[in-house]
Amino acid sequence: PRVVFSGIQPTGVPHLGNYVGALRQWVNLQHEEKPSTKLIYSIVDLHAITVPQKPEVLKQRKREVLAALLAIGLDPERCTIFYQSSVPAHSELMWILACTASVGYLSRMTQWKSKLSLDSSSTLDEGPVGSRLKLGLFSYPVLQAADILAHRATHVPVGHDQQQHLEFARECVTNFNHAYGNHLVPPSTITSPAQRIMSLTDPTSKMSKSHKAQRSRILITDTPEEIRSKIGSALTDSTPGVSYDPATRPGFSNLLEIYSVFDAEKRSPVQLAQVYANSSPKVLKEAVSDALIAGLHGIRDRYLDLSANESFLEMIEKEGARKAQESAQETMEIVKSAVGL
Ligand code: AQP
Repeated sequence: PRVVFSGIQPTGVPHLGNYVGALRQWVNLQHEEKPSTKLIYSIVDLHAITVPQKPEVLKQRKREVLAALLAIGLDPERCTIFYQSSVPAHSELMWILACTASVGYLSRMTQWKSKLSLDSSSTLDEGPVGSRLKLGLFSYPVLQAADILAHRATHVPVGHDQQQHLEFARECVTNFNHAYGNHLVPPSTITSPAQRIMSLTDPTSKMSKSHKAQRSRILITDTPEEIRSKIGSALTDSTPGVSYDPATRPGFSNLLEIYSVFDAEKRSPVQLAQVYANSSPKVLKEAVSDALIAGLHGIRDRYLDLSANESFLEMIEKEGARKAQESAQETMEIVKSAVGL
């Protein structure tokens, strides 16, 4: 049986990048996959705490992301939507996998290495500075592997930045199965052709929930006015005319890509660049805003309705936790028995 698993961190209301790069596919899979395919989507709160979070804010954001997932059209009847921490199997399996996972492999992960170099004075050695990098962050990919393997996911839709972590999950399967017998299922990828949406204020870095500048991202719950204003002030360049070239004109290229995703006529960024070749930035930005506002239409209203309906969200949480616990139970029984626990 096909099982699809994917996750999003509750680090804020999803933005356009999350939507285009991941969440839209989650919704589409509900129609594209056969009814027999299990679709499992997790709000990965345990991953979120690998960097400092304020407890009250985290609680709030979990709810926001849940409401946002429902608002974009995920159907709790068709898929399992749950908070990672409501299914203890994820942490439990992580520990078991950690006992056969290689530290060397983990330390070669590019995401870890980039965090390590950002924190340039730190080393893996314990010390007043080195200890700023936490074990949880280092072992993040093991938890991610546990997420996938607990549900025996066969397909994991992820972007290019996550390829390496998926490779690591397969490595975890190999290590575990080598030690204890063939019990875990290696996942394959669904690499979506998904674009990376870039920041509106710094188009050479990706749009991100945790970036300080509010204007760097469009939230899927923004009002039409907010969308117009943020797109209107997006950083471009001073070369006359519009053209598509991500390397030399990242600002314009990002706007053209956003436009293309939501264009009713499904034109490519290059085609759109031809149409607007002699237009001013203002004219292009107006057209991008129109397409985006139409494309996100309805999400905000549904989000506000859902957010006001606490008892409904609570019911969805409980039901999601129940279904996800049931889904992970079989694997945990097999794994624990294989290990002798
Ligand atoms: N800019 C982006 N363009 C395309 N896809 C993106 N994703 C994130 N940013 C972009 C995809 O969204 C999914 C959920 O992401 P996540 O919440 O698990 O973590 P992230 O990738 O770290 O996203 P953010 O928004 O940058 O969050 P913070 O700031 O908290 O780290 C993933 O599939 C991701 O690829």
